[in-house]
Amino acid sequence: MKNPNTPVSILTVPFDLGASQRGTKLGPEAILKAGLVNKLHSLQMKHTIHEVHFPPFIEERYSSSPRLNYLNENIRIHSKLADEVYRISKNGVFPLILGGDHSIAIGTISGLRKHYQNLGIIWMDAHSDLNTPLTTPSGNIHGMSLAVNLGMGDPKLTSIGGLKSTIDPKDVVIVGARSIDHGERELIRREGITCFTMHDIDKLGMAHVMQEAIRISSSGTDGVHLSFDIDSIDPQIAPATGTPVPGGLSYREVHLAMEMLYESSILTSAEIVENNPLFDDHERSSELLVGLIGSLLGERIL
Ligand code: EXY
Ligand code: MN
Ligand code: MN
Ligand code: MN
Repeated sequence: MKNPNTPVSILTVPFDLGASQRGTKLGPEAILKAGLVNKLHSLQMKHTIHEVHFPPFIEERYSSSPRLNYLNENIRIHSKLADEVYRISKNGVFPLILGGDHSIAIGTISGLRKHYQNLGIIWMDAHSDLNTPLTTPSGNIHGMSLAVNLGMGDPKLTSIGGLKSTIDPKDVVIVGARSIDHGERELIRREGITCFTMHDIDKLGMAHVMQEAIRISSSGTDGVHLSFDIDSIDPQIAPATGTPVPGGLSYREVHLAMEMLYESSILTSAEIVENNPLFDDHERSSELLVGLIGSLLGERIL
């Protein structure tokens, strides 16, 4: 964050209808239970916690389509989240959003786009989430959320927040990818998105990759958002994910990324998504996430 005295507003978003696995709606509560509030106290950070509420969904009336699962439910959640994120950013407070599945990035980033003219994005994920209704293998909206934020996909999703401006693909950096679908690969090349795969991280080292991610996302932008998917981490140390892909970030690589983001002072918002306690090993993953949030907000070894 730009100023370490900035207050933090934690928004919990218990929503899991962007994915096929249920359970990420329990994610925010698990992170709070694993000690997030104590962590913020130990860092002496002013903070508030607020749940984004929605009228309960009636299961028999779920909107279904083979290409856009639960489209109407997604629209309702993301529209409400966009309003809340916009309000927080406008007030000079740092929004920290706890998901929920990765579809919620549609709401978060739509809200941020109302406040920032040119937003940069660091997208840490095993996947690139760049499918559209034409390329999706699953119909799951969490696999489309970055594409929606680039203005590609169903107009009912790309118009959330009511803005015409989209994110410039040149200001987006993906870090940690190792599962990219055919259509996503074409989109990355066509749009010139920077994507540091695990292969790049192995070759170049995490410090170099994060230096580049920080430079690219912050050049010519007036805000930078971190969208952090737990599945960027190796599933052996963070098992709480419904979409595990082997060969992910190590404990130190992911902490280093958070520490470098803090030192860079570029971040203006962050979200932590896809934590699914139904797949956790006791509270191991949630505890790791609390530690990572600590590093992101300024906790130091020495
Ligand atoms: N690419 C696959 C799909 O679109 O269905 C898998 C997407 C998983 C999305 C995860 C959360 O990052
Ligand atoms: Mn994701
Ligand atoms: Mn993912
Ligand atoms: Mn730029």
